[in-house]
Amino acid sequence: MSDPQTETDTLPEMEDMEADAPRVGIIMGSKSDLELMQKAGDVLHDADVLYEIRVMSAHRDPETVADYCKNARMRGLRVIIAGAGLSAALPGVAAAHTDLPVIGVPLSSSLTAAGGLDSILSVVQMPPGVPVAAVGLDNPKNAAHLALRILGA
Ligand code: RP5
Repeated sequence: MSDPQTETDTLPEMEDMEADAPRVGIIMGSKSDLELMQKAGDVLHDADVLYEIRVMSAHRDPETVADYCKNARMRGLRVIIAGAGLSAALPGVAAAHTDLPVIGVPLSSSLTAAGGLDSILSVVQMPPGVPVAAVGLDNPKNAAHLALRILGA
């Protein structure tokens, strides 16, 4: 068990350092996802929760995704929302590189199979021990509402 005195000494300092840091990171696999995924940002903005939004593909920029997720907690992020379509690996890859809660948003796209079932299954069917919470197809607003509940905001 951690020493309460040590926590009392260090935590306020860290909280000051992180005061202006985004709490939620919104990431997505393509610029083509941005217009829809911005709706998650709009919900967070309305709730006065700081967020950042970035495009990074698990398949096209795997090292960027790994670096972003490995550094997320240290940078002050507390939840990651990850949207992707087709073979939607991004939420799962994010969860593989961070212990923060990851909320996956399956997205449909022009090339989607079975009306988006491809991305739904890719997001949901994670192996035990590497959890991804999933919201409905093309529903980033619910990802933001879930993030607010996780944050207690
Ligand atoms: C996924 O493939 C993206 O998340 C996007 O939903 C889909 C299509 O990407 P683009 O070909 O439009 O870049 O990786």
